[in-house]
Amino acid sequence: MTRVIESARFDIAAYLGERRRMVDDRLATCLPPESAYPEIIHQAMRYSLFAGGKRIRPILALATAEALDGDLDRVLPLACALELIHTYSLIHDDLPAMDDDDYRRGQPTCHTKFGEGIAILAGNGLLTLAFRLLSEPSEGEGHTDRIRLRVIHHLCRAIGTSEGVIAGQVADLTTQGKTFTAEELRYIHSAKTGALIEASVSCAGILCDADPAELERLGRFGLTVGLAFQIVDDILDETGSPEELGKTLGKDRREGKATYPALYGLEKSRAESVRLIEEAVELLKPFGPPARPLAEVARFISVRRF
Ligand code: GRG
Repeated sequence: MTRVIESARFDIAAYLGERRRMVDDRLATCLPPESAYPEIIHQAMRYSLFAGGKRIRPILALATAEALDGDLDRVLPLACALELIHTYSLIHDDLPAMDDDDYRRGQPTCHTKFGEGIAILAGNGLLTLAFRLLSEPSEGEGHTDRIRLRVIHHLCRAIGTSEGVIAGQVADLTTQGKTFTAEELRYIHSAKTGALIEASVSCAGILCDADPAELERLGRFGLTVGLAFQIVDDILDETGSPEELGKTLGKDRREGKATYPALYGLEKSRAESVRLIEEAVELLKPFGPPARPLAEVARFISVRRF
């Protein structure tokens, strides 16, 4: 496996590109081919998965492995599972019953292309495949079953109904068009987006035998970066370019969503996202130079334009 060599200047674009290719190559082998019966479900799953996402969650998992001097090959199945789960959440988020979006990742959404029924099933299929991958006997070489169970358990909590992604999405849906407090907003963002980002870092930590103190730090790092990620997402919804982001913008404000810019304005939201990333990067200090890529990925999150 290629390792990114330490230098004063860190080429984040090259790093992200290299890691994205690594994840995409592995993902391509995880899914049944489009020709596998029943073809339409595999076409829909591949359509959404390979539409060109940034692969930030898998890349955070791989960078965490680097920070712990772990084996990237051993973390790749987790990295792929994270992207399968994330893509599932996007497909369902875009459905008419949720955010009702026509464009995602620069192309018509899954339900627009394949119909609602197939889109729901494609999401379900990706989620199921993620846990199949994590529990696949051949993927488990080098990890004890106990470690793999810990990872699966952590991930289930992170995407579940109490403080996980589903909880955040429920709060997001039920808050829409209503007034909301700073505490409710932080909860929605930390659960809807922060929890899966936290799990990306923490689960990689578990697989790489991080000790309890390291895991505690990595968990805080992940949650802090996750909150910042959603704040930047809110900001980009108001200021970004539809071409760069590949989706319809401005909907949050039109639909009365609970966002940072709606509560604090753009400037304060920007300042908060930068402050959170600095706080997160500070947490990596004890990991030393091997955590440089992880810190750089976090910094990328606060300046990203897509
Ligand atoms: C249990 C995972 C799960 C889902 C069910 C539908 C749903 C409940 C939750 C939706 C959560 C959601 C879509 C949160 C927004 C997260 C977010 C900021 C998405 C954009 O992520 P990027 O920028 O997108 O990483 P790309 O396309 O680059 O991957």
